[in-house]
Amino acid sequence: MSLDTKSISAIADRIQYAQDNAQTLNKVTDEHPAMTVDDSYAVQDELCRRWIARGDRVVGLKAGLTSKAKMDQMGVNVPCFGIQMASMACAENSVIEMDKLIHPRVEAEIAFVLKDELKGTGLTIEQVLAATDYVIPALEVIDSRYEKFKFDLVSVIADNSSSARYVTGGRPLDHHAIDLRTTGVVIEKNGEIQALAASAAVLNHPANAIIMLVEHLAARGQTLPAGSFVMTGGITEAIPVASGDNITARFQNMGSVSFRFN
Ligand code: OOG
Ligand code: MG
Repeated sequence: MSLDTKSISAIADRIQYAQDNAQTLNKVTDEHPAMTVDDSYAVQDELCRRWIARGDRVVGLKAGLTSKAKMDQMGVNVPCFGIQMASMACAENSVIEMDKLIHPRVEAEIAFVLKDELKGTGLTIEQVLAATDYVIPALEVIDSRYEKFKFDLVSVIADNSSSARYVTGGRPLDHHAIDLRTTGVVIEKNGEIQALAASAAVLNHPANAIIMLVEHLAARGQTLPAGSFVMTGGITEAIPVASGDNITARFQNMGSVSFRFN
């Protein structure tokens, strides 16, 4: 850590304001060039304390920048993690309000719900799957609070890794029911295909995103609790959206997830 509690709190103030008011801000590293990734996770923790204080609840965590398509699109080649709150959840087929967002983009992801706690380093895919209650198709709406969606790793993490909304849908499935490595996904906007790929695009297997997340938590003296909802990262590049757009992601053998923007 390079920053004291007072600076972390001041950064959280600016980010919280930008998130709550759908306004952009300058990159946190413009003001604090020496800021580290650890400082940014401390900002996430401070944001989370504030969200809980106003009645929100932690549902789980997400991994981002876990596919080459996402890393290339954002120009950052290291995964980032973020906190998923109950208030960010939207129902399948619902209408997401555009005026609460700045410049949203959508991502198709495989989400896991755990039945057992995961902790430590060197976990295997088999251990992650054994701790998994079910997997479910998801769409994430990311909305960077930085101008033109441009950031560095430290800045994006301080902004809770661009988290804004998420929608789950399709069928919750036992992981044995599908091959989580070769599951195809297609994202459609207004009925037209925008992007497609297979789930192995995420670190060869989306469970690897959970292994990395658990290692990140272990380094901070934390674990991934039983019951956690975990998004494993966009399988394709993120798709920019506008008012009135209808979004559907179709996951092979898992069903589809849809919503629209008003
Ligand atoms: C950072 C968040 C990336 C994902 O699934 O890759 C992310 C960003 O691209 O704004 O959520
Ligand atoms: Mg994502």
